[in-house]
Amino acid sequence: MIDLYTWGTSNGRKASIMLEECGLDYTVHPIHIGQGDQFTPEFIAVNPNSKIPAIVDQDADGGPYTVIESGAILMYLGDKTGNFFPVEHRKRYEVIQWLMWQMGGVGPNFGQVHHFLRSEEARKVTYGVERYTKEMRRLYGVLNTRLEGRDFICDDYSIADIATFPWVLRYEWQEVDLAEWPNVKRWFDSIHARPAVQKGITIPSAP
Ligand SMILES: N[C@@H](CCC(=O)N[C@@H](CS)C(=O)NCC(=O)O)C(=O)O
Repeated sequence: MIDLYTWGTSNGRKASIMLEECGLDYTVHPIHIGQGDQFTPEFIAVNPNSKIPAIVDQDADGGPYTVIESGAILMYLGDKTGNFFPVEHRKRYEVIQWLMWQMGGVGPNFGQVHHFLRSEEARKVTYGVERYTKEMRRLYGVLNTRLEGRDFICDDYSIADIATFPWVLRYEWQEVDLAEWPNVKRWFDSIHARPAVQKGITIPSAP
């Protein structure tokens, strides 16, 4: 059994999609970040950084094991189950590279786009809107080029796709039309149709 501490955000959904894809049993502990649940002593004992997602693997070798950071959670669950994270050296590092691209590029920049576009106050800060929208659009272009002639970001469906998908899922918040990047749109539609993804994006509930 795995304890999942999460909320219905892009980072949270990476973990719930992966748990669903791997068919693992898990207990959801909703952490309502809008109400400050991430700052309670109980949650800080799980993640001293006060961010979701976090997991505690109750069945880990050597006793319960806590993993924070969505990218690390995907790697941990990939290794635990042998799914979506190749073992062969070159394939593994290709997945790691694109996972890091998501963690260091897509997540932080798309997150800022959401911040600036979804608040009337922040929208007035045109410097912020333009800076992060420009970088988001560049990243969409990179993904579109990467997906030319490919079904997935790496050879097979992997934790790189699982990490990136929930950020693209917010395309309406980003005020973009995915048709602008046809390879991204094709990739997005195919992943969105997966039953485990359909389930994973409902956990714990839409914010
Ligand atoms: N690098 C972290 C980022 C996690 C993160 O920013 N989580 C957000 C929700 S998507 C959060 O917990 N925000 C609460 C807060 O900032 O107080 C990860 O990938 O797990």
